[in-house]
Amino acid sequence: MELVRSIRSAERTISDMQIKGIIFDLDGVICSTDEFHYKAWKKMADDEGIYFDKEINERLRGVSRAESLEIILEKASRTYSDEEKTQMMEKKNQLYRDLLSEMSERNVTDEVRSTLEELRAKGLKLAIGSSSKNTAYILERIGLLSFFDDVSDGTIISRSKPDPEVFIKAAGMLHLKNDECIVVEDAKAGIDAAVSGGFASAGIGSAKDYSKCTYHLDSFSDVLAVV
Ligand code: B16
Ligand code: MG
Repeated sequence: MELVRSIRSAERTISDMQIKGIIFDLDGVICSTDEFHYKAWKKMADDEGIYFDKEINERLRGVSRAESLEIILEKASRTYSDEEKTQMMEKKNQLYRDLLSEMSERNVTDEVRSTLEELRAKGLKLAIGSSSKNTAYILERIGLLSFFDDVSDGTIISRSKPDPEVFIKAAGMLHLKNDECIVVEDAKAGIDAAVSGGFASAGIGSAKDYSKCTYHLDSFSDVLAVV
């Protein structure tokens, strides 16, 4: 009997686990701030005469500001000092925050809002797991600062995605085990982080067709079908 039970347990796949919580990435999942990241980096790169396009931008999804700059600088024709890099990051962040300041509740689609409400009504715990240090400001702008049970973000982590730290901290805040949570992500780096942390994952947008996702979402409301 014990043997049968342990074999059955070993046969369980991650998608069979009982899901009690959902950890949402922010930029590119809850709202389209990924577009603002692109615009701000593009302006910074153009002003410096550094080639930057949407394909390179894909590699910035989910990774920290400092790591994003290093990726952009791969195309630079000279090296930059640490002080110059700090100034470039500050310039990009100011451009980015100027765009964020124009945001309001209108920047969350009805689909996202109603799906979040339905998930809450189902009794699921909901958290944010974002690499961004601007997370609280964005949530405030879009009127969701007090909606989520917990927020794990770039201000409390030392390693950004694809390291699973931000999601492990989110699960801990929700008092759930990693395999009781699904991570919803638009970044391959975020899906890699979910996989290495032992989370189920749902890819959307740029990560939708990524082979490592547990689930592939065409649309945000599809998350209702996997919990
Ligand atoms: P910040 P997410 C990430 O947010 C973005 O995808 C990534 O492009 C950005 O570099 C990172 O946040 C840091 O953002 O400069 O605002 O601290 O997708 O994990 O919600
Ligand atoms: Mg994202």
